Amino acid sequence: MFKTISRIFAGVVEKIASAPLSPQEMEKILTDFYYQLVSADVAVETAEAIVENLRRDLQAVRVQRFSDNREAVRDLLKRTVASLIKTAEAETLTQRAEEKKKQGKPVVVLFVGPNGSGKTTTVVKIAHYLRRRGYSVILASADTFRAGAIEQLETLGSKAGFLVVSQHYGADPASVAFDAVSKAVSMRANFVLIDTAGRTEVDRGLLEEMRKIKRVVNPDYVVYTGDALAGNVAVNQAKMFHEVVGLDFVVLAKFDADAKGGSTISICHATNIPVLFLGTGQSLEDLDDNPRRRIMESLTPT
Ligand SMILES: Nc1nc2c(ncn2[C@@H]2O[C@H](COP(=O)(O)OP(=O)(O)OP(=O)(O)O)[C@@H](O)[C@H]2O)c(=O)[nH]1
Ligand SMILES: [Mg+2]
Repeated sequence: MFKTISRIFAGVVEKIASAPLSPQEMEKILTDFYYQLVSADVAVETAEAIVENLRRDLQAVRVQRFSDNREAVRDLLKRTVASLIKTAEAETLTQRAEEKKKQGKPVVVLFVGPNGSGKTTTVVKIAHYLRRRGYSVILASADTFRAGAIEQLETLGSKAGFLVVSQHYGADPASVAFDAVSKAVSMRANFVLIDTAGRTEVDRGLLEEMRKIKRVVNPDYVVYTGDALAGNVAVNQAKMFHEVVGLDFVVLAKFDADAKGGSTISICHATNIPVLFLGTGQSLEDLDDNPRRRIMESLTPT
Protein backbone atom coordinates (compact mmCIF):
# COMPACT_ATOMS: atom_id res chain seq x y z
CA MET A 1 0.00 0.00 0.00
CA PHE A 2 1.35 3.44 -0.94
CA LYS A 3 4.66 1.85 -1.91
CA THR A 4 5.44 4.28 -4.69
CA ILE A 5 4.64 7.47 -2.79
CA SER A 6 6.49 6.36 0.32
CA ARG A 7 9.53 5.49 -1.81
CA ILE A 8 9.42 8.88 -3.53
CA PHE A 9 9.15 10.61 -0.17
CA ALA A 10 12.06 8.65 1.23
CA GLY A 11 14.08 9.56 -1.87
CA VAL A 12 13.49 13.30 -1.61
CA VAL A 13 14.23 13.28 2.12
CA GLU A 14 17.52 11.52 1.43
CA LYS A 15 18.52 14.02 -1.26
CA ILE A 16 17.64 17.09 0.80
CA ALA A 17 19.25 15.82 3.97
CA SER A 18 22.39 14.19 2.61
CA ALA A 19 24.42 17.35 1.92
CA PRO A 20 24.24 21.14 2.11
CA LEU A 21 22.56 22.30 -1.10
CA SER A 22 22.79 25.39 -3.25
CA PRO A 23 19.44 27.01 -4.17
CA GLN A 24 19.88 25.63 -7.72
CA GLU A 25 20.48 22.11 -6.49
CA MET A 26 17.44 22.35 -4.24
CA GLU A 27 15.29 23.58 -7.12
CA LYS A 28 16.40 20.64 -9.26
CA ILE A 29 15.47 18.19 -6.49
CA LEU A 30 12.04 19.80 -6.08
CA THR A 31 11.39 19.69 -9.83
CA ASP A 32 12.29 15.99 -9.99
CA PHE A 33 10.10 15.39 -6.96
CA TYR A 34 7.17 17.05 -8.73
CA TYR A 35 7.47 14.79 -11.80
CA GLN A 36 7.81 11.70 -9.66
CA LEU A 37 4.62 12.60 -7.79
CA VAL A 38 2.68 13.10 -11.02
CA SER A 39 3.86 9.75 -12.31
CA ALA A 40 2.55 8.14 -9.10
CA ASP A 41 -1.03 9.28 -9.84
CA VAL A 42 -0.83 12.49 -7.86
CA ALA A 43 -3.04 15.07 -9.60
CA VAL A 44 -1.13 17.99 -11.09
CA GLU A 45 -2.71 20.54 -8.76
CA THR A 46 -1.94 18.36 -5.74
CA ALA A 47 1.67 17.75 -6.79
CA GLU A 48 2.07 21.50 -7.27
CA ALA A 49 0.64 22.16 -3.82
CA ILE A 50 2.92 19.59 -2.18
CA VAL A 51 6.04 20.99 -3.86
CA GLU A 52 5.05 24.63 -3.23
CA ASN A 53 4.36 24.01 0.44
CA LEU A 54 7.55 22.05 0.86
CA ARG A 55 9.60 24.78 -0.84
CA ARG A 56 8.03 27.42 1.40
CA ASP A 57 8.55 25.40 4.58
CA LEU A 58 12.15 24.54 3.71
CA GLN A 59 12.91 28.21 3.12
CA ALA A 60 11.25 29.18 6.35
CA VAL A 61 13.53 26.98 8.40
CA ARG A 62 16.63 27.42 6.23
CA VAL A 63 17.91 24.62 4.10
CA GLN A 64 21.42 24.31 5.50
CA ARG A 65 20.06 23.10 8.79
CA PHE A 66 18.73 20.01 7.09
CA SER A 67 22.06 18.63 6.11
CA ASP A 68 22.19 15.22 7.75
CA ASN A 69 18.87 15.75 9.49
CA ARG A 70 16.55 13.28 7.84
CA GLU A 71 14.05 13.27 10.65
CA ALA A 72 13.42 17.01 10.35
CA VAL A 73 12.93 16.86 6.57
CA ARG A 74 10.67 13.83 6.86
CA ASP A 75 8.53 15.63 9.46
CA LEU A 76 8.31 18.69 7.28
CA LEU A 77 7.14 16.64 4.32
CA LYS A 78 4.60 14.77 6.40
CA ARG A 79 3.26 18.00 7.80
CA THR A 80 2.95 19.32 4.27
CA VAL A 81 0.78 16.37 3.24
CA ALA A 82 -1.17 16.45 6.51
CA SER A 83 -2.10 20.06 5.81
CA LEU A 84 -3.43 19.16 2.35
CA ILE A 85 -5.70 16.28 3.24
CA LYS A 86 -9.07 16.69 4.83
CA THR A 87 -10.69 14.00 6.93
CA ALA A 88 -13.81 13.69 9.09
CA GLU A 89 -14.65 11.87 12.29
CA ALA A 90 -16.98 8.87 12.08
CA GLU A 91 -18.63 10.24 15.24
CA THR A 92 -20.29 12.81 12.99
CA LEU A 93 -22.65 10.02 11.94
CA THR A 94 -23.37 8.71 15.40
CA GLN A 95 -23.85 12.18 16.88
CA ARG A 96 -26.33 12.90 14.15
CA ALA A 97 -28.14 9.65 15.01
CA GLU A 98 -28.49 10.80 18.62
CA GLU A 99 -30.03 14.08 17.47
CA LYS A 100 -32.40 12.42 15.03
CA LYS A 101 -33.43 9.81 17.60
CA LYS A 102 -35.01 12.59 19.65
CA GLN A 103 -37.11 13.53 16.63
CA GLY A 104 -38.04 9.87 16.00
CA LYS A 105 -36.24 9.96 12.66
CA PRO A 106 -33.44 7.95 11.05
CA VAL A 107 -30.22 9.37 9.66
CA VAL A 108 -30.46 8.96 5.88
CA VAL A 109 -27.21 8.45 4.00
CA LEU A 110 -27.11 8.31 0.21
CA PHE A 111 -24.14 6.53 -1.39
CA VAL A 112 -23.12 7.58 -4.89
CA GLY A 113 -20.15 6.97 -7.12
CA PRO A 114 -18.86 5.61 -10.41
CA ASN A 115 -19.30 2.02 -11.59
CA GLY A 116 -17.54 -0.61 -9.56
CA SER A 117 -15.99 1.85 -7.11
CA GLY A 118 -17.08 -0.19 -4.09
CA LYS A 119 -20.44 1.38 -3.11
CA THR A 120 -22.40 -1.77 -2.31
CA THR A 121 -19.55 -3.32 -0.32
CA THR A 122 -19.00 -0.03 1.53
CA VAL A 123 -22.70 0.32 2.42
CA VAL A 124 -22.69 -3.08 4.12
CA LYS A 125 -19.37 -2.41 5.88
CA ILE A 126 -20.63 0.90 7.26
CA ALA A 127 -23.90 -0.74 8.35
CA HIS A 128 -21.84 -3.32 10.23
CA TYR A 129 -19.67 -0.58 11.77
CA LEU A 130 -22.72 1.33 13.00
CA ARG A 131 -24.44 -1.76 14.35
CA ARG A 132 -21.36 -2.62 16.38
CA ARG A 133 -21.72 0.79 17.98
CA GLY A 134 -25.29 0.01 18.98
CA TYR A 135 -27.27 1.55 16.11
CA SER A 136 -29.92 -0.18 14.02
CA VAL A 137 -29.56 0.06 10.25
CA ILE A 138 -31.82 -0.58 7.25
CA LEU A 139 -30.37 -0.89 3.74
CA ALA A 140 -32.07 0.30 0.56
CA SER A 141 -31.30 -1.23 -2.81
CA ALA A 142 -31.83 1.79 -5.03
CA ASP A 143 -29.69 0.32 -7.82
CA THR A 144 -32.57 -0.99 -9.89
CA PHE A 145 -30.46 -0.61 -13.03
CA ARG A 146 -27.51 -3.01 -13.09
CA ALA A 147 -28.32 -6.69 -13.50
CA GLY A 148 -27.56 -8.52 -10.28
CA ALA A 149 -27.32 -5.39 -8.13
CA ILE A 150 -30.43 -6.09 -6.03
CA GLU A 151 -29.38 -9.68 -5.35
CA GLN A 152 -25.86 -8.53 -4.49
CA LEU A 153 -27.05 -6.18 -1.75
CA GLU A 154 -29.69 -8.65 -0.57
CA THR A 155 -27.10 -11.39 -0.28
CA LEU A 156 -24.40 -9.30 1.40
CA GLY A 157 -26.91 -7.44 3.59
CA SER A 158 -29.01 -10.34 4.75
CA LYS A 159 -25.94 -12.50 5.34
CA ALA A 160 -24.81 -9.79 7.73
CA GLY A 161 -28.30 -9.69 9.26
CA PHE A 162 -29.68 -6.43 7.86
CA LEU A 163 -33.13 -5.72 6.51
CA VAL A 164 -32.78 -4.83 2.82
CA VAL A 165 -35.61 -2.85 1.22
CA SER A 166 -35.87 -3.46 -2.52
CA GLN A 167 -38.28 -3.45 -5.45
CA HIS A 168 -37.94 -4.88 -8.96
CA TYR A 169 -35.45 -3.96 -11.71
CA GLY A 170 -36.54 -0.85 -13.54
CA ALA A 171 -38.40 0.48 -10.48
CA ASP A 172 -37.91 4.12 -9.57
CA PRO A 173 -34.86 4.23 -7.25
CA ALA A 174 -36.30 7.27 -5.48
CA SER A 175 -39.37 5.21 -4.62
CA VAL A 176 -37.21 2.41 -3.17
CA ALA A 177 -35.31 4.96 -1.10
CA PHE A 178 -38.57 6.55 0.06
CA ASP A 179 -39.97 3.13 1.09
CA ALA A 180 -36.83 2.39 3.07
CA VAL A 181 -37.02 5.69 4.94
CA SER A 182 -40.73 5.11 5.74
CA LYS A 183 -39.90 1.64 7.00
CA ALA A 184 -37.06 3.01 9.14
CA VAL A 185 -39.40 5.60 10.68
CA SER A 186 -42.01 2.97 11.53
CA MET A 187 -39.38 0.58 12.91
CA ARG A 188 -37.55 3.40 14.69
CA ALA A 189 -34.29 2.41 13.02
CA ASN A 190 -31.34 4.77 13.48
CA PHE A 191 -29.93 4.70 9.95
CA VAL A 192 -31.02 4.14 6.36
CA LEU A 193 -28.11 3.54 3.99
CA ILE A 194 -29.09 3.86 0.35
CA ASP A 195 -27.05 1.99 -2.26
CA THR A 196 -27.35 3.42 -5.78
CA ALA A 197 -26.29 2.50 -9.30
CA GLY A 198 -22.80 3.37 -10.51
CA ARG A 199 -22.79 6.19 -13.04
CA THR A 200 -20.42 8.36 -15.05
CA GLU A 201 -20.57 11.78 -16.62
CA VAL A 202 -22.02 10.36 -19.84
CA ASP A 203 -25.03 8.78 -18.08
CA ARG A 204 -27.23 11.87 -18.19
CA GLY A 205 -30.37 9.95 -17.21
CA LEU A 206 -28.64 8.27 -14.30
CA LEU A 207 -27.22 11.54 -13.07
CA GLU A 208 -30.67 13.12 -13.12
CA GLU A 209 -32.03 10.08 -11.30
CA MET A 210 -29.43 10.56 -8.56
CA ARG A 211 -30.62 14.13 -8.10
CA LYS A 212 -34.19 12.90 -7.87
CA ILE A 213 -33.35 10.42 -5.10
CA LYS A 214 -31.73 13.27 -3.22
CA ARG A 215 -34.77 15.50 -3.71
CA VAL A 216 -37.20 12.82 -2.58
CA VAL A 217 -35.46 11.55 0.56
CA ASN A 218 -33.53 14.69 1.53
CA PRO A 219 -30.58 12.74 2.96
CA ASP A 220 -28.60 13.92 5.96
CA TYR A 221 -25.42 13.07 4.06
CA VAL A 222 -24.38 12.22 0.52
CA VAL A 223 -21.32 10.00 0.53
CA TYR A 224 -19.13 9.54 -2.52
CA THR A 225 -17.46 6.16 -2.75
CA GLY A 226 -14.28 6.55 -4.75
CA ASP A 227 -11.92 3.92 -6.03
CA ALA A 228 -8.39 4.51 -4.77
CA LEU A 229 -7.13 2.55 -7.78
CA ALA A 230 -8.73 4.83 -10.35
CA GLY A 231 -5.69 7.10 -10.52
CA ASN A 232 -6.07 10.64 -11.74
CA VAL A 233 -9.49 9.92 -13.25
CA ALA A 234 -10.84 9.52 -9.72
CA VAL A 235 -10.26 13.19 -8.97
CA ASN A 236 -12.31 14.41 -11.93
CA GLN A 237 -15.04 11.88 -11.20
CA ALA A 238 -15.35 13.08 -7.62
CA LYS A 239 -15.49 16.71 -8.74
CA MET A 240 -18.20 15.88 -11.26
CA PHE A 241 -20.36 14.15 -8.64
CA HIS A 242 -19.87 17.08 -6.31
CA GLU A 243 -21.10 19.47 -8.98
CA VAL A 244 -24.13 17.38 -9.87
CA VAL A 245 -25.38 16.16 -6.53
CA GLY A 246 -23.30 17.85 -3.80
CA LEU A 247 -21.15 15.64 -1.59
CA ASP A 248 -20.65 15.70 2.17
CA PHE A 249 -18.08 12.95 2.59
CA VAL A 250 -15.79 10.68 0.64
CA VAL A 251 -15.11 7.04 1.40
CA LEU A 252 -12.08 5.72 -0.44
CA ALA A 253 -12.46 2.03 -1.18
CA LYS A 254 -9.63 -0.31 -2.19
CA PHE A 255 -7.05 1.64 -0.21
CA ASP A 256 -5.42 -1.74 0.49
CA ALA A 257 -4.77 -2.22 -3.21
CA ASP A 258 -3.52 1.32 -3.93
CA ALA A 259 0.14 0.60 -4.47
CA LYS A 260 0.94 4.08 -5.73
CA GLY A 261 -1.02 6.17 -3.24
CA GLY A 262 -1.32 9.25 -5.41
CA SER A 263 -5.04 9.21 -6.08
CA THR A 264 -5.91 8.92 -2.40
CA ILE A 265 -3.96 12.05 -1.52
CA SER A 266 -5.27 13.84 -4.62
CA ILE A 267 -8.94 13.11 -3.98
CA CYS A 268 -8.52 14.40 -0.44
CA HIS A 269 -6.86 17.57 -1.65
CA ALA A 270 -8.56 18.35 -4.95
CA THR A 271 -12.18 17.90 -3.89
CA ASN A 272 -11.74 19.44 -0.45
CA ILE A 273 -14.42 17.04 0.77
CA PRO A 274 -13.48 15.22 3.97
CA VAL A 275 -12.67 11.52 3.85
CA LEU A 276 -14.76 9.65 6.39
CA PHE A 277 -13.57 6.06 6.01
CA LEU A 278 -11.08 4.02 4.02
CA GLY A 279 -12.06 0.66 2.59
CA THR A 280 -9.18 -1.69 3.30
CA GLY A 281 -10.35 -5.03 1.93
CA GLN A 282 -13.31 -7.09 0.87
CA SER A 283 -14.63 -8.32 4.20
CA LEU A 284 -17.10 -6.61 6.55
CA GLU A 285 -14.45 -5.53 9.01
CA ASP A 286 -12.20 -3.93 6.43
CA LEU A 287 -13.11 -0.33 7.16
CA ASP A 288 -10.76 2.19 8.73
CA ASP A 289 -12.43 5.01 10.69
CA ASN A 290 -9.19 6.93 11.13
CA PRO A 291 -8.23 7.78 7.54
CA ARG A 292 -5.79 10.51 8.57
CA ARG A 293 -3.71 8.19 10.70
CA ARG A 294 -3.77 5.43 8.08
CA ILE A 295 -2.77 7.74 5.23
CA MET A 296 0.00 9.37 7.24
CA GLU A 297 1.38 6.00 8.38
CA SER A 298 1.38 4.79 4.80
CA LEU A 299 3.70 7.61 3.78
CA THR A 300 6.58 6.10 5.72
CA PRO A 301 8.25 3.22 3.90
CA THR A 302 8.22 -0.08 5.78
N1 LIG B 1 -9.51 -4.86 -2.10
C1 LIG B 1 -10.68 -4.23 -1.93
N2 LIG B 1 -11.72 -4.51 -2.73
C2 LIG B 1 -12.88 -3.86 -2.53
C3 LIG B 1 -13.03 -2.87 -1.53
N3 LIG B 1 -14.29 -2.37 -1.61
C4 LIG B 1 -14.90 -3.05 -2.61
N4 LIG B 1 -14.06 -3.94 -3.18
C5 LIG B 1 -14.31 -4.85 -4.30
O1 LIG B 1 -14.58 -4.08 -5.46
C6 LIG B 1 -15.51 -4.76 -6.30
C7 LIG B 1 -16.66 -3.82 -6.61
O2 LIG B 1 -17.36 -3.56 -5.41
P1 LIG B 1 -18.89 -3.17 -5.36
O3 LIG B 1 -19.22 -2.90 -3.93
O4 LIG B 1 -19.74 -4.15 -6.07
O5 LIG B 1 -18.85 -1.80 -6.17
P2 LIG B 1 -20.08 -0.90 -6.65
O6 LIG B 1 -19.59 0.49 -6.63
O7 LIG B 1 -21.27 -1.19 -5.83
O8 LIG B 1 -20.28 -1.41 -8.14
P3 LIG B 1 -21.53 -1.06 -9.12
O9 LIG B 1 -22.77 -1.24 -8.31
O10 LIG B 1 -21.41 -2.06 -10.22
O11 LIG B 1 -21.33 0.34 -9.58
C8 LIG B 1 -15.94 -5.99 -5.53
O12 LIG B 1 -15.21 -7.08 -6.02
C9 LIG B 1 -15.56 -5.68 -4.09
O13 LIG B 1 -15.31 -6.83 -3.32
C10 LIG B 1 -11.88 -2.56 -0.70
O14 LIG B 1 -11.90 -1.70 0.18
N5 LIG B 1 -10.74 -3.28 -0.95
MG1 LIG C 1 -23.21 -1.66 -6.41
